[in-house]
Amino acid sequence: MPNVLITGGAGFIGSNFVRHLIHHTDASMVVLDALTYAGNRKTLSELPGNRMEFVEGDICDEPLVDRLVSATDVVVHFAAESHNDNSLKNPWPFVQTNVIGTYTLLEAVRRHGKRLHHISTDEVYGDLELDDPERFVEERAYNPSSPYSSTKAASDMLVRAWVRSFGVQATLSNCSNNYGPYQHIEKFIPRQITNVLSGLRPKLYGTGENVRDWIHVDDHNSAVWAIIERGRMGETYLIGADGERNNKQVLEEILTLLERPSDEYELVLDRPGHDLRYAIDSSKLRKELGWEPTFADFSAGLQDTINWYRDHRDWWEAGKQATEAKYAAQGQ
Ligand code: NAD
Ligand code: TDX
Repeated sequence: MPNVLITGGAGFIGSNFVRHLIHHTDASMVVLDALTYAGNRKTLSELPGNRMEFVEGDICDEPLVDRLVSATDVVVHFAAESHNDNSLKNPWPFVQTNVIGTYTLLEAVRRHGKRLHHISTDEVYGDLELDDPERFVEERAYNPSSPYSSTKAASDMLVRAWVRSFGVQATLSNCSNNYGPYQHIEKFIPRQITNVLSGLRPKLYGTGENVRDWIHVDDHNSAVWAIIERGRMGETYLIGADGERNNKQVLEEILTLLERPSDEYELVLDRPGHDLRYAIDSSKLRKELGWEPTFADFSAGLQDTINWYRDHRDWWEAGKQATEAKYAAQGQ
């Protein structure tokens, strides 16, 4: 029965990972999370206490990280500042958490000889033209665009260097855009769902032609666990589920599923430096580890997600006004 230290386990993907391990493994877990604006203790409140211990703290806190890493078998590192728009307003927390925090964890796993799995994003590769026949592969050169993606790229580079220079036992994964329950309402899909549920018009940046490669969060997490169990040490695996769609298509689908006219939204100011398209080739993961996504039908996954937000107003409603005020101040 492994003991797993999960950083950022009160956030969107990390909390779904905790649930995944509760349902599919007998692992015991310690969650380390600073409970920033993006972390929510409520997200983990109904989970069995005998499987998971929660520690409120910062991944940049070296003595705390050292103590927790020394007592674990494997560290799964989700904690990050994760929102591109915020990184354009104030990049500092991104440098601090994504770079210094990852460095702090790396030094601790090095000291104690522990295994690390580092969670990252496809945004480290920059973007693709709409008609480019290529998709991202593991060997592609990094070319990040935003403060968020550049700090994630820096964190990946640190992990790769610690593997090569110090023999740290680590794997990395870079995943495409996730959707599903417990995602912060600042992000595209939950923002639009909760706008409609609040009687507000959804907001599309620019013309909505930007393409994202959507994957259900449970598929991301099953891939992460497959890499932890069977991945080759030092390797990077791209995680994606062939879910390319432009933002306009996704928004129209949300409106249709919510039984609203599909053109009932506003075009707002575009994101500066907005990446045009992401697309993942996940052949390595599929061939080497036999992983396959289970949410083949995007509409069905989206409907489940809509239902979740409809049924869990208590989870998001208190923060809705402040999130929209923040966007309104920047014309979005
Ligand atoms: P999130 O913003 O929902 O959650 C991040 C969590 O990290 C929060 O609970 C927050 O409190 C915690 N945290 C932030 N700073 C911390 C610190 N200094 N110390 C301890 N905890 C801290 O993010 P998410 O969407 O769940 O993303 C998780 C990871 O997955 C990130 O590394 C992100 O880069 C990566 N990722 C996300 C996506 C996506 O679509 N959301 C896609 C690919 C990769
Ligand atoms: O209101 C909106 N309207 C809109 O058109 C918002 C919030 C976003 N958008 C667009 C911008 C993007 O093209 O939707 C797309 C998705 O936006 P986000 O949800 O902010 O995600 P993105 O910037 O693509 O990054 C996400 O995927 C990769 C995560 O936030 C990252 O953490 C992850 O690394």
